[in-house]
Amino acid sequence: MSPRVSEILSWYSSENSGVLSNLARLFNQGKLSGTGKLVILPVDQGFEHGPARSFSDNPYAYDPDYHFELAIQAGLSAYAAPLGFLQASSHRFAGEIPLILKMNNSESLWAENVAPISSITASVDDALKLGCSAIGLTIYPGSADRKMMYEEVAEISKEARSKGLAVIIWSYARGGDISKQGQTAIDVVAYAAQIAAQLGAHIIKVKPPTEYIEQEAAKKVYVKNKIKISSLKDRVSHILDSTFNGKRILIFSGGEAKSTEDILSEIKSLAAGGSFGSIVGRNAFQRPKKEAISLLQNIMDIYTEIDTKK
Ligand code: FBP
Repeated sequence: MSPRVSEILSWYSSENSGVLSNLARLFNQGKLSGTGKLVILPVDQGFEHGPARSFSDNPYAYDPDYHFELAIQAGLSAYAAPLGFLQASSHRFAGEIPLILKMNNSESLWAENVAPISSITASVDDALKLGCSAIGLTIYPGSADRKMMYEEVAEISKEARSKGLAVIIWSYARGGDISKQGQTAIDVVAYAAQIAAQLGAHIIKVKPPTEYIEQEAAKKVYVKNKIKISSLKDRVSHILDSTFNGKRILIFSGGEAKSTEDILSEIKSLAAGGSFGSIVGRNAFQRPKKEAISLLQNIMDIYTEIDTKK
């Protein structure tokens, strides 16, 4: 075990050895093995956004095998997907890459004004049967249905941890009074990250935050305490403060497809701010495979080169 991975695991010492082994598995896989950084491929967009929006740019991506191959060939830390994709292909790739079962999902067919909430679409036992290292759950802080979501997550997370699985929370604030711009506001993302940490997530995933501040009450404090938020690097460092002073594994999502230059420049700022890594879906599988592998390798190189903990 590298000293950095041991240090990270020491923050989770109240967990059983199953959870610790599974966190270690994620950190000891692929090109980033031992660095304390993670780059994960998430492919739940077929469920979340629909098949054509997700896969028609690179039709090979309709095939569940494709994503396993992409994640393995690129040397990533893990692959995350809903039950169907994992069930369809996991037996062909057993033991080749840590898996994360995305245990809840929502779709984009609902009206905009309906409170965002995901359905539980699989079980902890499914994750164990598939050989997963972790489960993934999305929460939508700010949604009118947040009470139900937090209670579900608390219950499922308790079961997963008791069975030795790590828990990853995708924390995306939306719904209620949160404006569209506010979904990625620095105060809102920091708050969403803190909620995921308080819910007991081992790994927290949020979107890269902007400089915008959504809540008036928060704005006063950011000004009074001169919290630095003008650069993405500063904002990442502030989100780390919000996830137990950096003692929780915090990673950032890739977002909609963008140019290679834009994504690499964003990753450089995330890495400089101290991010533990990225979870990059559309920017990976919507590109031709060769291009995607090269992009993912470049992303991992950035995380290795710009390591604020070296
Ligand atoms: P991307 O890199 O494609 O953004 O994937 C990250 C992710 O969290 C997916 O797991 C999820 O399907 C998607 O983003 C949700 O995006 P949005 O909330 O914008 O619909």
